[in-house]
Amino acid sequence: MTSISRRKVLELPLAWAAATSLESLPVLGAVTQEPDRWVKSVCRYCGTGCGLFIGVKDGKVTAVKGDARNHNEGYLCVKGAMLPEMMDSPDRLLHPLVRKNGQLQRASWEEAMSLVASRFRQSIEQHGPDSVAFYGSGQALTEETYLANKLFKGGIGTNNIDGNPRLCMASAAGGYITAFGKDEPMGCYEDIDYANVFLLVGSNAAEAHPILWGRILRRKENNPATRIIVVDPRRTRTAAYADLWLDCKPGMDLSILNAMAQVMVNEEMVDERFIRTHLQFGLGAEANQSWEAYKQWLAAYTPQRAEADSGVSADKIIQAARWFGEPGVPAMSMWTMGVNQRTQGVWLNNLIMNLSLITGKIGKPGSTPFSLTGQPNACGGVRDGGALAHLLPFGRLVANAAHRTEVEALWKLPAGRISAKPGHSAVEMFQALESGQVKCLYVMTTNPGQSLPNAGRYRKAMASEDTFLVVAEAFHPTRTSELADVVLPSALWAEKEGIYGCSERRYQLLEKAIEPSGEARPDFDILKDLGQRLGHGSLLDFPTPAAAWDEIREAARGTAYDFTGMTRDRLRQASGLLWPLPTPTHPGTRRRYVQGEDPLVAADWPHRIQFYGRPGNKAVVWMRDQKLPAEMPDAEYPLYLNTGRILEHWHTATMTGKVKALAATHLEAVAEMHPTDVKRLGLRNGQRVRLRSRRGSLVLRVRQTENARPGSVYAHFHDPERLTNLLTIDALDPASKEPEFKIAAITVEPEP
Ligand SMILES: Nc1nc2c(c(=O)[nH]1)N[C@H]1C(S)=C(S)[C@@H](COP(=O)(O)OP(=O)(O)OC[C@H]3O[C@@H](n4cnc5c(=O)[nH]c(N)nc54)[C@H](O)[C@@H]3O)O[C@H]1N2
Ligand SMILES: Nc1nc2c(c(=O)[nH]1)N[C@H]1C(S)=C(S)[C@@H](COP(=O)(O)OP(=O)(O)OC[C@H]3O[C@@H](n4cnc5c(=O)[nH]c(N)nc54)[C@H](O)[C@@H]3O)O[C@H]1N2
Ligand code: SF4
Ligand SMILES: [Mo]
Repeated sequence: MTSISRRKVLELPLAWAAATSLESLPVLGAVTQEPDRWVKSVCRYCGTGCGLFIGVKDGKVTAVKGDARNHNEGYLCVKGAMLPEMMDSPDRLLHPLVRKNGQLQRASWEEAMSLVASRFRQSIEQHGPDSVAFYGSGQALTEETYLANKLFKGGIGTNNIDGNPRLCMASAAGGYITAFGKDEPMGCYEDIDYANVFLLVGSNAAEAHPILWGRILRRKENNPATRIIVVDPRRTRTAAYADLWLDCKPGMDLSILNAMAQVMVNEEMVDERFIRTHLQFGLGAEANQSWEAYKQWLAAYTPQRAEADSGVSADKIIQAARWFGEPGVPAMSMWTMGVNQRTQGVWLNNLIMNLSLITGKIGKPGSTPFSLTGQPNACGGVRDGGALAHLLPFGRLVANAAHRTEVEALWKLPAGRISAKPGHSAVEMFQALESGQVKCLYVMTTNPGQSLPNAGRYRKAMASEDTFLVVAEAFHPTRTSELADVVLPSALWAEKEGIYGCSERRYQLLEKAIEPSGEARPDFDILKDLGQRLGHGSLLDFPTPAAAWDEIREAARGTAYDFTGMTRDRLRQASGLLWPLPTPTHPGTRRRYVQGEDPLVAADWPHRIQFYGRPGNKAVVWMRDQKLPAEMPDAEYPLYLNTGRILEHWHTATMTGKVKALAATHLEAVAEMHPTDVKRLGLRNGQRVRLRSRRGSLVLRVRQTENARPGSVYAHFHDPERLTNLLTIDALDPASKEPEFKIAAITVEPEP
């Protein structure tokens, strides 16, 4: 890489430079060779969804540059800026592989696909449609996900289709649906430019959403009164820059959020009129409680109780409540996996949203609850495609007969074709593979052999001779493709076209820039081929992804996620469009549920806001008690294990690991430990230690750092050589079925 513009880096606002290390400075792009043409696209990585242009020369991607017209104003972080280098990696899979005599060997497409089709057909005939399954991704294009769902639910007749969003945003979806009746945030990125208070819970945005974090810092720079509050057990790069850091005990932040609500009630920061007009109160599964009952319930959560639970001083909790609750001051909450990947994930989502609801700080510029979406199309493909075990397109439910009928009509299927039985959610799908209920599994755009919790257990199930595993991948080997019976080479990012939806309901078109490498094919074409071979070709009879998009828009019509007016042509022109967007002339919606902005609010609705997703147009404040995590440290496993991300790498590093400069930066997983623990255990910095949990063990080097939490070890899960997920627990949130990746109990011993 020759020219990340040094001058541009130096022109950046000082606050950005102060807050982030040099590695995380936004850059404008990278050029290896001056391109012949620029193609409009979106970054392949995080849910920030930065717009960019792909530079092409001689059929190769030789450059990227940020799209100055898009929300990212031309900036990209290091990962986005270095995208070109992954395209040509020697590990790109250029032809199909089939396992013969225990070895994966080169095969033709015909041989590979006819094997996949015959194994699936056989299983369906002998054991029924529920003996096969599909495991997808919030990184697949919307059209691909839609096709997979249509094939499995509408064609094969099984609801065994789920994906990695279950490891990621499922708890946030559960939070939105229980509070508002509909999934997805109501705010937008522009709210950052108006907020005076940011409450980040379980989000390390400085590393996981760097360009949005840059926007937060710019807001603070322009408006020094801005306060940033961070709730995280670890002193992250985000926490390091906070005005107030609530360093909670792992898993004990429900008490903090309840105590903040109590302070807001006691100090009369709540908006009684808003509460009477727009809110209901709920306990358990029913929204049948009163405001008075809520206040009584809240009385148990004093700041002192929260201090006892969480270890965060009552003073800090009161301060956080006063900042967030101060009447008239715009306040925005943001949260990610420290909240969602918890056995109380949905409940935590409820408690965060409660703060915006009781203060009426919602639906106004700078005031909104706003979950940060992880994957580039988690806020799009999976919900629109309906590709989770309990879902049909656009929030429709498998368990709802009227919804099944609607989708059967749309797909021109005979009545009763779609099974009424929800399928297996992600982790349960791999348990069904283990027990033999599921015999054939198709994995696309995800790497579960590395990313599932308690991975040792599920790797065994995938490797078993009794299961048939198909992996569609752009690279080989990965920690999943190594276990497969068939590996299909997929076209990657710039090699195909389709839609991604990022955190703010912004949908963007990724244009095809170059031809697929080797014999690779777009997943869209591979799925069509599979459908045809299984006798469902007519269902997937779309000549192009654009044709599938037309049907997807039709499926959206009349739902709360309506973007019927988002034609391909408009998306080709625009730097993304925000739904709801029901007609071809509608400009898109920055703030949902808001009169005058959201076209789905009734024209004669007499109030500023209409929560039309819920009966009576009222959102729900839920009473949710603090519980303990599924596994707590004890005498045998005395330390917490916390896992997550770092700036330079993407998940299982199949992509970022192919970029030299990134591969050279922190790819090795290390055990980050506080000096007091290192000393107490008689260890030293850099020493090899064995981490052991009830599920597995792993050798890492110690990295001693003041930023670690005493009593807790942090390790990222990017390193394919050292699988952190051998240690993590597969306990699930009962409501969202999302695993508790963030909390497990381990022991650490010196490794000879
Ligand atoms: N660089 C980079 N960026 C990414 C990704 C990537 O792989 N690399 N992946 C994308 C995806 S898919 C996702 S889902 C997002 C995730 O984005 P984030 O959720 O921001 O990232 P994580 O590091 O998983 O976890 C966030 C924080 O949760 C904290 N945490 C752990 N336990 C608790 C707890 O009990 N309470 C609280 N309040 N916090 C806790 C951790 O200490 C950690 O700092 O990032 C997206 N962006
Ligand atoms: N311990 C721990 N584990 C975690 C988490 C955590 O915080 N801690 N976070 C969880 C979360 S939030 C997430 S989202 C998951 C992510 O986990 P995964 O989804 O398993 O991780 P990725 O590396 O993103 O896997 C995507 C795969 O798709 C391949 N690929 C890229 N483009 C294409 C394409 O166009 N077609 C096809 N067929 N393949 C393609 C890539 O090479 C890569 O191998 O990890 C989860 N696991
Ligand atoms: S912030 Fe996310 S979307 Fe933007 S360039 Fe970085 S990885 Fe890509
Ligand atoms: Mo994620």
